[in-house]
Amino acid sequence: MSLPQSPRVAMIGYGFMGAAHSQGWRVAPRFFDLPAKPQMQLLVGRSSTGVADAAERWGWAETATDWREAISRDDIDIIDIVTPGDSHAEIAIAALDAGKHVLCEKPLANTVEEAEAMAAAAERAAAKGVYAMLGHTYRRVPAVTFARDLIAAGKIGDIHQVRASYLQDWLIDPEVPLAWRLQKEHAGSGALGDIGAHIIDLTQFVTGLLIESVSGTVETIIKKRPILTDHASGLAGNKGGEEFGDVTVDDIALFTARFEGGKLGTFEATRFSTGRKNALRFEISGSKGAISFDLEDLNSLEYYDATLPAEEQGFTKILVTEPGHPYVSAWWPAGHMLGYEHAFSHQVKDLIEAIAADQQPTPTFADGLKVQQVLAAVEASSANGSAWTQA
Ligand code: SOE
Repeated sequence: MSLPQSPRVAMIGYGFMGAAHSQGWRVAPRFFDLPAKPQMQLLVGRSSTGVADAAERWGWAETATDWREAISRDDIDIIDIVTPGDSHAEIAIAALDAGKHVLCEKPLANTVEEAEAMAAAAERAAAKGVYAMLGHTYRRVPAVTFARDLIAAGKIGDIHQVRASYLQDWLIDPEVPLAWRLQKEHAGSGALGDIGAHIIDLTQFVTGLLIESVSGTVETIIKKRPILTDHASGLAGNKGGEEFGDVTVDDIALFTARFEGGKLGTFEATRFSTGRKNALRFEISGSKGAISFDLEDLNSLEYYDATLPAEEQGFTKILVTEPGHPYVSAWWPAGHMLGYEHAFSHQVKDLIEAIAADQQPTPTFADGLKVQQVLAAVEASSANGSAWTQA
């Protein structure tokens, strides 16, 4: 199936991720020479006033209040799903079956069963030239892509060990209300699926190794929170009322993983890391060197070359802003930093280029299913006294 010169995009949802994706759709065709120029055609949300305000602010041409409208329209080519996880499967499968390309936010789904159905729908669609991509956007931070390239080029030798953490602290205040991210029926899980999914995906992406089994523990620190009285803006909404409801997801998830080839990794996903706002970190240690990344310092990568004379060894901070670094040449001169939002433009660029070339974009829904299996294995392990569990 070919992609029109001006493919029309419909985005379902307009919360925090909706704003980030809008930025990607708006900016990517201006900075990158894309084979097709996506049009921000239709924004969908349940509140007619809320969606109208969002469309006006971010530059969507039309609005609708039912996602089925986007799927039934012949002039819509791409569906971008930025809703909570409980609606991903239904929307994505309907869109793919209707011949629409799909970009879906992570985690792919709330359960392994849903993720399996989505991966199967994506495979059916790909056979007809209709493609699905999962929004693990951090793969497209230039320093992360560069880390993958260095590891693939053998710069750190054989991988010995992986360590990764994703640290946030937005839940340490007990007054933070019971938003959808804290409800299992909407979010699937807590820190585990929301941010743990990122470090699972990223460590598999940069090392090229899949996780085979895990031993983990998940914990909820604050078990009741005020029920939300306003709409959810930002991460959790602004105000809670007098009444309290149960938090049904984890606040902290810790696990050890065994990758292919028996390599060990340690993982920590938490919304209770006081003082850490959005610190996604990984460090990969190998026989010839090591690589270390921190999202709170996202323009750089630390590289340790263990083949140098001992006196010259030490972690070197590489500023990943050279035109030769991934994605960077489209932006500013060397040393002029990029931020969180640029990865969303890179995501759009890669999606449009892949579809236009009739190629499968990555990460695939099958990659998302693998992440989902790891998430489920961590929960099962935790429920079973941290027993090692196949992922
Ligand atoms: C909230 O924890 C969140 O917005 C995640 O849902 C995103 O995936 C991550 O990019 C930033 O933190």
